[in-house]
Amino acid sequence: MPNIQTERAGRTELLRGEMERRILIIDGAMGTMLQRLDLDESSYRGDILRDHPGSLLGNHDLLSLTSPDALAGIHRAYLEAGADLIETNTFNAQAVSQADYDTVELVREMNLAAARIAREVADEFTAADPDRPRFVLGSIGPTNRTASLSPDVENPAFRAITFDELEAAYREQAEALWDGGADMLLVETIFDTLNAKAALAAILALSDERGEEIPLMISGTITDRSGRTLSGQTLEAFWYSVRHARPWFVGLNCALGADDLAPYVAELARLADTRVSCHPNAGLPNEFGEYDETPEHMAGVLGEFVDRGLLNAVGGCCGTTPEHIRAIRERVGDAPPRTPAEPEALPRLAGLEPLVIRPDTLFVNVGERTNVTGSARFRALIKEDRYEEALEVARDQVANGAQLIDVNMDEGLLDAEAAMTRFLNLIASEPDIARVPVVVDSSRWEVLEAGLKCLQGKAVVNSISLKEGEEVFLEQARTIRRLGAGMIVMAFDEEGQADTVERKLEICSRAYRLLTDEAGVPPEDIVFDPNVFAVATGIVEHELYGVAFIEAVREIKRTLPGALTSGGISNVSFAFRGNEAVREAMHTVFLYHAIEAGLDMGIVNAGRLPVYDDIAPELREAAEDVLLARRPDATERLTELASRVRGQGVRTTADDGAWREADVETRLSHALVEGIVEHIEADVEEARKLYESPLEIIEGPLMAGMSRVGDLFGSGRMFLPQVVKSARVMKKAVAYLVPFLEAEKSGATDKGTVLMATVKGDVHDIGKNIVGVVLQC
Ligand code: THG
Repeated sequence: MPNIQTERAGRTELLRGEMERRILIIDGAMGTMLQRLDLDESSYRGDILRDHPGSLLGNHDLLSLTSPDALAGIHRAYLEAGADLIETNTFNAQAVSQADYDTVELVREMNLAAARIAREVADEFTAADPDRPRFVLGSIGPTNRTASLSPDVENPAFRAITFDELEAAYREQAEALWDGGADMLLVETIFDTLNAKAALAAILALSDERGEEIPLMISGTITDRSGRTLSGQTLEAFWYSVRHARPWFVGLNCALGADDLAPYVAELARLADTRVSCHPNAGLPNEFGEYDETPEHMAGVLGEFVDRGLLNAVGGCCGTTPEHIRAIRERVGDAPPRTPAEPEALPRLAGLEPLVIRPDTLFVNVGERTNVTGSARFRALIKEDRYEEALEVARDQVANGAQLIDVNMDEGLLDAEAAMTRFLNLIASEPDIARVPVVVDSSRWEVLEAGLKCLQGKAVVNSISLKEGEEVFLEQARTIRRLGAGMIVMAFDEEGQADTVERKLEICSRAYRLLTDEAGVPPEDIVFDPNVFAVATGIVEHELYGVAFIEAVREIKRTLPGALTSGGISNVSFAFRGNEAVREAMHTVFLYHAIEAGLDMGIVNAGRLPVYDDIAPELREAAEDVLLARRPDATERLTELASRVRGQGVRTTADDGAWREADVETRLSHALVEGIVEHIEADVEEARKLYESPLEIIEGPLMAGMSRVGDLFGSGRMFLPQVVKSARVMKKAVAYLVPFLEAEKSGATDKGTVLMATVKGDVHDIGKNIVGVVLQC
């Protein structure tokens, strides 16, 4: 059937034209409509699953196979109400969710059937009114598991699902939706960007293999007043983390309802250099699980978004009906679609929060200490399996001003892949660390790839190079792009590491051409590292290493537009190991000149860089002579000076321990709100001396602290991962008190039982697990 491809290409072009011409109306909820039909177990089973063990009631995605007419009826009702884009009945139709029902082997069939049913009805309406073509959106939900949060209260590094498992499940679903005739794939209700990135990786791979552009709509969800995703990202960070997939639309759906989305839709409209969509719930469900927002109200609020020029597509999610869609359609009328923003091509990275490197950004600090070869302390902690303490190394770097952190686990006796995964998973539960983007540092490709698969933000790979030739280089670059990261490229090729300006430039220019022309990497995702080597080693050939780096930076910035530069600054002073005063002075002086030449970022010991003007003039001049190779006896002079200034390290930051001075109630509250576990047992012990019984401590200061956490969360000043951290501190405090409680009360007490339930196979399972973790704490 040679026409399938051309027919498909034609529909893709048609969609492209329509989205430029008008605001497209998305349909409303499928679930709400199915509930109206009041289907029974036999409708879900049909003939094919008559003998399936276990109940299938509520597995809506099966209905595409077992009750197709019911679905066609719902699609028709939405199209009649004025929808332009109808969603396939496939929100949970992937192997991860379907495992709950033992229907994994039907996944492909479900998606194929769902897409075909929607296709047929959409085509019917297009044929009747060719001036308003209708399209099929292949719905891809978030699954019932989360890749960024631990459901295990004892182990924050645990994950119930891996990136690879998610990617495989999404791949099967996306492929079947596309084969069944969907016009655009919709990755929706994203509460954890890492899940979404697995879906995007699957879709990008499919698109590459098929040689077809697969139109994409990406829709996130903001579930609480902090304005963040459930996994803790701000909206801006979320957008930078999925932007690599070049979606036709990015938007928001589900969640709080239209009213509360206003500021976020406006923010997305300001940021997004693509079209913006919005399909909210009909408000939050009431205590009976029903949605109260009327069609008129919703249409009014969404209509205002349209009047403000914020939207290109609009519709409904949970609780919306054809009446809602009809009201929205009428309110939107012929209003013009929004023109996408045209932001500058700047490097945009993200942890939980965004990091944009602007032309006026002087310099970006990358913390170097979370490196098993770069810090004896970090190495010892990792080797002794003291990961919780190793987190403090990362926390210190961020507290001392690191804007990214470089993580390296390359050590002979370590399983680097496992150590990288575990450490990055732990970081994900530490919002004050996970705030910043991660630089995944390894000389092994497997470790780099494993690291990227743990990070929901937009990270940086450190590093790739041409040392194994162009083919490997390009393949790695394509994979990094597919996984949504930037990349550090070392000046290293088949001949070895570049040590002269000419060689550095030759390699970086060649890499730039390959990446931008052949791998589709935007220049702002490329960071060149022209090799910082140690100077003052006593070997004459090394004398020009400082100058060569600085001059290479200058030339890269001049000739390779848009690309960034970086370097491992502390390498330069290896000859003075153990002499911190001299090393720190050298780093500052070296950076001063490299930044002046255009250096954008550097891997440094954050917080240990003295101010250029604060360095004693004699030391500064001696360091400068060495780094800029200004005189033949420079090394000799600096070495001589070094023996005199040994031990005068320049401390720049101190641990802010002021809160430790407060009274014990204040300390307990502070520890709970800030999620600091370090002193909690000592403080609880101190409280025990002041209070009559352990129960009073729990019901008094500890509950007071948690209640403050509750208030902060309720008012949007804390977000979920922070609350989970606070809950863990509470757990530790209570665990300490339990033996005293038990000693006081003879005999067992009835703790009571909490019963929690959600729909099988559905996204709400995740919320249930999080509530479970908090309650257990
Ligand atoms: N380019 C890129 N990545 C890199 C480097 C680079 N990653 C690793 C390294 N080089 C940058 N990181 C460090 C980290 C620590 C030190 C140097 C570079 C260092 N550490 C002390 C030492 O070895 O003397 C450790 C002292 C201690 O144990 O506390 O100097 O060039 N892309």
